[in-house]
Amino acid sequence: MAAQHTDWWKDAVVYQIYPRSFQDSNGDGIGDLNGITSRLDYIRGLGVDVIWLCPIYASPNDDNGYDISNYRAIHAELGTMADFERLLAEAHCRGLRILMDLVVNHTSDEHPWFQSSRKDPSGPYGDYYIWRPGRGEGPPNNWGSVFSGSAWEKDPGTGRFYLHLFSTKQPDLNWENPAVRREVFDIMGWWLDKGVDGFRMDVINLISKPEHMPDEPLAGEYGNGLLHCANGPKAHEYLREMNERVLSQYDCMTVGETPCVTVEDARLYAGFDRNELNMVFTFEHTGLADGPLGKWSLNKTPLPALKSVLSHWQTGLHGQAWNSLYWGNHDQPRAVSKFADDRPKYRALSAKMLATCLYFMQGTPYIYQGDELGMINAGFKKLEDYRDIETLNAHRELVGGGVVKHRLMMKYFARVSRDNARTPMQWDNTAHAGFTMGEPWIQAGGSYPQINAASQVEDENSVYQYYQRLLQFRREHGIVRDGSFELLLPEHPGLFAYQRRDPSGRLVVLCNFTAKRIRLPLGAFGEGRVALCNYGHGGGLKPCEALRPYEARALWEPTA
Ligand code: TEU
Ligand code: CA
Repeated sequence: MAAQHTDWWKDAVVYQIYPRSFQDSNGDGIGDLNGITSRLDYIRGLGVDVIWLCPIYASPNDDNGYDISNYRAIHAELGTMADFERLLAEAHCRGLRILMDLVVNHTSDEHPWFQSSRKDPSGPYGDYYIWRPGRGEGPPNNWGSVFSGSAWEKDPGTGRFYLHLFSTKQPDLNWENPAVRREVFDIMGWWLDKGVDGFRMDVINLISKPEHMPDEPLAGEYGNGLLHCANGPKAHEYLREMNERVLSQYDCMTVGETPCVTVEDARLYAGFDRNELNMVFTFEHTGLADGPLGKWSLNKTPLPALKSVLSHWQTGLHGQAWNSLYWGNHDQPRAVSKFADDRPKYRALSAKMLATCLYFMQGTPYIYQGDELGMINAGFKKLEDYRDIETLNAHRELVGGGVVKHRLMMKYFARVSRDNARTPMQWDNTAHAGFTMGEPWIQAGGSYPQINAASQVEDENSVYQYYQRLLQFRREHGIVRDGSFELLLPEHPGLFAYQRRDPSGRLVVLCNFTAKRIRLPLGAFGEGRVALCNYGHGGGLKPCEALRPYEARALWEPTA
């Protein structure tokens, strides 16, 4: 019987945890489930409602858990099933819900399904993956993997090729096969019956592959297969089946990670009347700094483009579908470094300004671990400091292939490598930032003596307490959830200004994205009182005449 669906996820704030880097509890240098359990009061104290756990399943760790070899077992390095059940129970008794990371576009090549598919093409698992004959000795087409190289790997035994949009150890599942869909739905039901509260779904809009897989125009050495696989012919059909067979039976929350998705696509994936997903992650704002080599670029994100994209998503979904709101995650560099200014003088102001800018929009906020402290990029100088397969493969392909010089590639990595967000959570200023008593699997970022939880939780001027006040305002003012959105001064090159309206009043948000003062047209923003300001509590501040460097102000004008 269908569960009584409440849309609690519209009021929720999600905190994303990358378990390997959050808290080590047994000194092996790897974050684990018991470490997370020991930090639940810190998380609850921030004022969030949901925890999204990046994958915790058994995995050979080729892509840090996004290559799953057993969906019903816990990764031995992270703990046991008993540890997970304790974490779930401890979270629930604190009013925290848990989302699992569902990675079902692909499995690990060490999953028994793939082992059998490879060995016994005509057996029960032969059609679980996407096998194609080569073209002569070469792969079936010119598609490249997101992690460098071809998107096809030849099986020496049979001479066939299998598709892997990501690493060679992440073969794509064949969702056309109803047996595959049944397996996935069973896995989802198994975790929901354990009491988890929903899923973040990894690259879920890639699951429907087109029948014909022609070459793509070359971008470097390969064509971009994602363009052909994103939002494929049966993506919505499969998600509606998933919703009908599983999701509709539980009061759960879903968010799809959907590269290449547009607002129009999002209305289909997350439309209130679509019975597919609750919301999706767009990549439109995080991709604005991309260059000719994709993410490997030193570009800053141009503010006019950022304003245009974020407001388009606000107005394009309002009343029809729900937004997710995120600046960063485990695949992105730290938000302060990417979108604002991580110099010592401006880093805390920037962290508070970015939170104000995004989390007063309509949608569910996703706070990535450490962003509530204003953590910044790692500052790694040596290739040996990096761990991420995407980074290391790119070095081998682009530097090894003579396309980019090593020194420039190291600058790209310092700016955009995923490892910038995967360094240990910065708990205090002791060795390894208090993350581990052992040797960490990846070094802590250089800023941990200055940026850490111990120095912020009790400090009323800290980023952490600013987040607390911001999330409290959200909880206490329905206008943030339901109000309309209107961009103000759209042409202004340094100011991100917008207003929210509903019968309860008007909320004006003003964010200076520059290190310069911005003079404001007096009176342009009404008589609202300063409800939040990153230059102090906001009390007693004169009405706006100018915004100071990276200043954020939220002006609240209740209806008389
Ligand atoms: O990411 C999908 C994805 O598109 C990312 O690879 C992203 O585009 C890229 O990393 C930007 O540099 C998901 C997971 O979030 C990521 O951690 C996994 O590596 C990937 O899928 C494969 O599962
Ligand atoms: Ca550990």
